[in-house]
Amino acid sequence: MGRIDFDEALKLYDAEFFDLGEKADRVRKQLHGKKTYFNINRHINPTNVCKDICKFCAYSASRKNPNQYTMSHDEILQVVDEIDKKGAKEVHIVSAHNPNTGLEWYLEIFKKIKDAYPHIHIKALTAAEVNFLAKEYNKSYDEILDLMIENGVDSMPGGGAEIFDEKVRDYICKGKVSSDEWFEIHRKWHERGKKSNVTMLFGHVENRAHRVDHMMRIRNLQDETGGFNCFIPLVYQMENNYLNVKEPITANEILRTFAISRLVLDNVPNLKAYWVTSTVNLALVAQEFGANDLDGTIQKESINSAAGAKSANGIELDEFVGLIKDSGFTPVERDSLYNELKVW
Ligand code: V47
Repeated sequence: MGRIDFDEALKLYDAEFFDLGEKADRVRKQLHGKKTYFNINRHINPTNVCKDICKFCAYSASRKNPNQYTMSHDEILQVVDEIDKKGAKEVHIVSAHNPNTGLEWYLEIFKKIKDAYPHIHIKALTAAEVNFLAKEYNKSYDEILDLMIENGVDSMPGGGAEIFDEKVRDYICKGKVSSDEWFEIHRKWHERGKKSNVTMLFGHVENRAHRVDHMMRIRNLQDETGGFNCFIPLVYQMENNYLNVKEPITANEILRTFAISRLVLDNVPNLKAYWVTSTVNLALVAQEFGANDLDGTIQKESINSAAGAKSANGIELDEFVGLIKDSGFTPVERDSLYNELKVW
């Protein structure tokens, strides 16, 4: 089978449901067999004070969420200390775009974590935050990315990608990092020999063509840099935000999107079913529609749970591993760069 082009990818949305699933499953099996990867990680979202207004966001402090907070570095370090004792291998740190804290508040915490816990992988700062910090503090992307590396950031998460189509993007998150800027930042990160992820927020006002366009743009950069570890389709959560979406996306459409992304993104090794936004049950089914990664135990999460996801307190490791096994797959604990650590 040759490379799938835009029209073929769009057509796949009308394919027979289980045929499509099987096609994606075949690719998944070639790449990963029955292994499902996860890591023991903790999300930390240190502030919800945000300069930008994204219509889909329920996390940032606003009329719908008047409870502003900004964590101190000591509070963040205390969390890292707790999770280190519980065996976490990664902290995933993303925040809102807070204009009141100063650049040092954003960067110094990485150094403090790295100095005290050199074995913990720091996945931090989305391209949207890099863009915000560069503009706010009059720095180039190169300078911010170098500062991240100097201060101990190991890889970049895939947030802030949303939908790359400019019209949809303008409607859902006007003023935030543009699609071209998002790719420029990740390109520069990859050129430094570093890895990152890429997300897609779907199930709101976008259509199938926008999703396929999103995947094609990712595939193009990946052809050049090979720097993306993982694609993560994020299912839009409907509560407490300003995007007026009446009907949730169906499970059928979610699974089709997983399968098509597995087939289109032939150069991205991993497809993550982020159980936080897909629900655990659907993430388990997505394992048969191309997904080979279920993120991790998370322990605490604030961005998606603010919009209705049932992820505020993460999931217990034993339960997580049991669910993967019961669904017929092999749970493999990985590190943040997909080196295998333990078959559970
Ligand atoms: O960019 C915001 C999304 C993202 C909503 O790289 C929403 O491994 C659904 O990027 N409904 C942040 N989603 C989370 C993220 C992420 C998550 C897990 C793993 C990785 C990784 C990255 O959350 C934002 C935005 O697209 N988001 N609001 C909402 N209402």
